[in-house]
Amino acid sequence: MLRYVTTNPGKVREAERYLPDGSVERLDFDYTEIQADELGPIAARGAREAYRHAGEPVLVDDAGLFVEGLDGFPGPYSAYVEGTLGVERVHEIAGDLDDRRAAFRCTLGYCDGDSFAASPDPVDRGDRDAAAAAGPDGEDGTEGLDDPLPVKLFEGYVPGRIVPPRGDGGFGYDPIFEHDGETFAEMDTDRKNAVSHRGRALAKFAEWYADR
Ligand code: ITT
Ligand code: NA
Repeated sequence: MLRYVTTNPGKVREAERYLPDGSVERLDFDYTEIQADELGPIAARGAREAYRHAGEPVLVDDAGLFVEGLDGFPGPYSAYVEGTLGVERVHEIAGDLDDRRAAFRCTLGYCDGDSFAASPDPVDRGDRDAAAAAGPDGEDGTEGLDDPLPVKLFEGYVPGRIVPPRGDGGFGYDPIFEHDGETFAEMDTDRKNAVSHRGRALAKFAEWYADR
């Protein structure tokens, strides 16, 4: 059984559409999120920790909102900033900027304890695992640079811009993120999945997983 590891039910709702019925179950486990300026090392460390915890194949999902005019902030700190400032205040801060472009990014990390051949497809960025494995060494108290557990990463990205909140679907920053004239909170799950960072990463994962 594959475990989709997240404390966020909104992510699960979206992921379900990509993962074969009955082959995946949510695991509500809060893995350690190391401090890093990219999502890859966070997802790689998280996948290893979750695999060791679960003893079963795991998929972790690390995501964030990157605002251009704030040099990518809140990025990997998006969950912390949502919990402290809140989505409305992120919109207010971005509202003072000339450049309101932003992007959502999602990195999925898969670990099943086995090694697997690197995908020939460079688009899924699985080739970056070695770099991802090399996150900050040791200081977080978990395994260091030489952790042998292989992790495969899948990345998704969607451009948009920060707008005043609209819509009541989705979760998190969705009401203030507009893509193609609609906020993500105005889209239903299928429509958001068709264009979103998570949908793109999940599509890559599902394709690789089906014929691995
Ligand atoms: P897990 O780590 O347990 O999966 P989380 O909600 O803490 O759940 P992240 O660490 O990946 O997730 O933090 C991502 C932050 O970005 C968090 O504030 C989310 O609400 C937000 N976020 C992630 N994906 C999003 C999406 O598709 N739409 C809107 N906000 C999103
Ligand atoms: Na989290």
